[in-house]
Amino acid sequence: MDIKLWKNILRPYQQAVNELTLKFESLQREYRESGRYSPIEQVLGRVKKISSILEKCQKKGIDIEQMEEKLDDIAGIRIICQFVEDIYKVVEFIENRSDLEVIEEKDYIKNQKESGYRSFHIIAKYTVETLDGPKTLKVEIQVRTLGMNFWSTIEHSLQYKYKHGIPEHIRERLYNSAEAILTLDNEMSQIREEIMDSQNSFNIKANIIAEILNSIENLYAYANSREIVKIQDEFFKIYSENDSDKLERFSKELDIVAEGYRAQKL
Ligand code: 0O2
Repeated sequence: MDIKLWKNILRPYQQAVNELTLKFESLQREYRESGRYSPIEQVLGRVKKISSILEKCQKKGIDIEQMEEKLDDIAGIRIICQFVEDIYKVVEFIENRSDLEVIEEKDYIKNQKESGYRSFHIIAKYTVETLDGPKTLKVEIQVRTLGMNFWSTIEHSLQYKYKHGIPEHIRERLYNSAEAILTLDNEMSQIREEIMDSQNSFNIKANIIAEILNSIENLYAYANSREIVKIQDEFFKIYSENDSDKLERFSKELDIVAEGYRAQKL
């Protein structure tokens, strides 16, 4: 297959990766902007490198002409979560999306691999619009915690280094660290509510401050500078008290003040 053909074949996969990454990131933003805890911590996407496609086809005895049909992970999305519980929430989302048709699920969290690998895999069909019309292709979505991602990234690079098998003493250490990650994930799950509460409070406060600053900026169009300096001083005073309720009240009062100025202007 010549390079030009490779580019044409991989282009829709890149489009799928770009679109899905953006969609999952938007979901994460929607959560945060509405002051709710997001089960999605980070979204990563990649199209498999040509060298890796060739390698996998060779390993599995797949004819290159059949790679789109036989390989599930030419387009790959990785969703990183903070807690194991979040993984199942994200899986549920994916199952209910109208733009993705789940065709296979592999739960390597409940059924950890021999290597120690843990992750939830989904193979789904996704349609992209191209110049030649709609094209439905397969996407592999891996959902895992920050800890699982740390472990598999390290282990993956060692797999690359030791092409003919990771030496036993390293494999043993890797397995032990996978067990340590399992303990870490379980420990974090135990204090999940506490962590979520604290992150929510942080997000809520950040949203209120953004609203206040936006309102003050808008006031420049209506109020005089002395008035604005007074409002800003008031804001800094309340901000230094570190009281979210007071900040919220101030934000509401500011809305009323802005409304008053706008009415005067009309
Ligand atoms: P890469 O470079 O990440 O793309 P398949 O390999 O998909 O044809 P299989 O083996 O049933 O068939 O799929 P599986 O087990 O679901 O694995 C698919 C992907 O999961 C792998 O893709 C890895 O990304 C990841 N994975 C699976 N097992 C392990 C493991 O033991 N360690 C690590 N670090 N990752 C794993 P590729 O193509 O192997 O690699």
